[in-house]
This record gives sequence, C-alpha cells and structure tokens, in this order.
Amino acid sequence: MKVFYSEVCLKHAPKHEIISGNLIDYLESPSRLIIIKEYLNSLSNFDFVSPNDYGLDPILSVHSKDYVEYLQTAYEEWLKNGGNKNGILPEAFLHHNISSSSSIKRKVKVTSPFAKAGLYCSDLSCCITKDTWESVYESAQVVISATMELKRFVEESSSEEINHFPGIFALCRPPGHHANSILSSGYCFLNNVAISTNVLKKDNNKVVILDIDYHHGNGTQEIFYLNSNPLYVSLHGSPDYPWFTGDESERGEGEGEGFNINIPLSRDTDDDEYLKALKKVINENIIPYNADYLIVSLGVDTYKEDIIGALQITTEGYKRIGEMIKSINLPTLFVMEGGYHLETIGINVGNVLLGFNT
Ligand code: Q9C
Ligand code: ZN
Repeated sequence: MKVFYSEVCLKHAPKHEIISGNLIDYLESPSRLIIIKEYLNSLSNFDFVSPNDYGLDPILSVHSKDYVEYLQTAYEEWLKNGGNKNGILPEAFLHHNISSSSSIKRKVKVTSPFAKAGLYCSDLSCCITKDTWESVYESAQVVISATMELKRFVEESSSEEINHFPGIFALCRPPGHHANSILSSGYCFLNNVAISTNVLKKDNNKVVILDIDYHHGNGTQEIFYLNSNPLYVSLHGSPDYPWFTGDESERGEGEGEGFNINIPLSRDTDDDEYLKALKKVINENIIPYNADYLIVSLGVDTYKEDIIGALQITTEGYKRIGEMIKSINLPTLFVMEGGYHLETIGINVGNVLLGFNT
C-alpha cells in the first residue's frame, strides 16, 4: 500500500491549546505523524511516497481567496502589530448573534490582524505559527498527490485489478474535516478531503466521503451541503465538539437534500454497536449511491482511551472497521484526521489499513 507522506507536515507545532478551561500542550502534535509513520514502516507492506506540488488551484476550488491569503500572510502581520511570537490566537470572534438585539448592521472594516484572527477562526485550537502555512499547504499537497495516484491507477487498470487494489493512504497533518471554505477550527485549516473530492469531481466522478473520525466533520458537511455529489456520511460521538452540528436532521438542502447523513453515537458505543451502525449505512446508503471513489476521513480518536474522544473502540475493532470498509468495494483513499492517544495511534491506524487489506 502506498503511503503519501512529507516531513514538511511536521513543522506546524503550536505550543498550547485550551480544553475545558485548561491550558495544555497542543494535542495535534507532529509526534502523532511520526509514530504512525514508524509503526507502518515496521510492518513492511507500506511504501512511502513524497508528494508533488500541484499549486494553489485545487485548494482554491474549496477555499476563498481571501481566506487562503490570510493563512499565507497572517503570522507576519500579527507579529508586525505586536502579537505574540508563538502564534495567533483570537481574542474576539465574529459571532452570529453579535447584533441580534438591535438593528445595527456591521460596518466596521476588518483590517487589523487581531480582528482577522477571529474572523477566520472559530475556536482556540487553531493557533497559526510561523510554520503553519507551510504545513497546511503540504498537507493538502500530500492528499492531492495521493488522489492523483489513485485516479491514475483506476484509469489504467482493469476492473479485476481495481477489485484487489490495496487503497492509498494520505498520512498528513494538520487534519481538515472541521475547516470550511472560510474558517479554521478543531486543529484544521484546509479541508483536505474536500480538496481531494473536487479533484475527482473535475472528471465527473461520483464520490462518497465516509468520516469515521470521533468528531462530526462540520467543515466537510458545510462545504457540500447543497450538493448531491459527494455523499457525505459521518459517524461521530455526540454530544461533543464541535457542539453545534452533527444532528441527524441535517440532511443537506436543495439538490443536496438526502446526501448528507449524520449518525450521532452515544459516548458508550462499543465495537459491536459501532460496526452495526456502519454496516447499516453502508448497505442502505453508501452502496446504493453507486459512487466511483471512496474517501475515508480516518480518525482514531474513537479509541476507548483517547484523551478527547469518548467512544469505546478497541485496537481489534479497527481491524473489523477496515474489513467493513473494504466491503464497500470502491477505489479508496484514506486521509488522516484525528487521534490523540500516542501509545496506540500507530497500531490503530495500521489495523484499519490491514483490515482493509485482508
Ligand atoms: N473538550 C480533530 O479530531 N477541542 N479535531 C476539543 C474538547 C478541539 C478535534 C475540546 C478538538 C478538535 C481533527
Ligand atoms: Zn476528531
């Protein structure tokens, strides 16, 4: 199995974040990636490949130009205006209720880097450091490169070969599924899976996104909410971060109605219950959709001992999840999202990929 990977993804390393009011070490750390890489390396059935540079165009198919320019230039502006050199954290957010009790229309121009910090970000987990743009750009290039490789393989292979294809893994960070076209959140800056989807859609392919990260992929949902392609399916712990999205009643709108499927799971959900829910959505929604490609938002923060997740998935359970994903029988791209229990992150990711390939 090919694993796309780049050390440039390791550069982004904010010091801190705030969780439940506590200032803690940044959980979305470079070591996550290093541990997964070393574990897969020790298994020998994984070949590591460096990404190519596909430029900004695929990124701009998802994200607004002003947001991308902000990510590129924010840190320098912040520093010039006296912001802390460790990076950007917002001090005020543009809240949708900000003038709900009056008829004041927001006229203030957003020019200060301190205002922009809250305009383009929705929480305190997306500190922008001097290295952030380089890593988020590289993370997107890793996923685009993996997507191009998958596309090339499918276009050049017989259906028999495609049936036995081991899948491709984009081992990237920062993750992407909480970012929408104009907003960072939940450690995410660019929505890698959405960028990959648009690369495939350019050639009129139908895509399914299966999001098995512990958290609801609110960014991915939002980006495609009005679209019938891709079909977006998310299984996630609830109630939990991002707190305001992920309900079953969010089903898409207009042309997209029925093509957004949320499956909130209670905190005690174990392997058997999880697999039952996954099997149901595969049989009832994913297979009938008849897609050309499957993209998996792969988070292992569903692990029973994850620091921020609350589901009860075991290390063996990840093998069964991988096997079940294989039963969808589509050319598959796995894209790394969350997972914060460093002792098991390697084996848990490895088990999904090995389960897929048994
Ligand atoms: N009390 C991903 O897994 N903070 N993002 C959570 C919990 C942010 C998770 C606070 C969690 C973001 C990609
Ligand atoms: Zn997550």
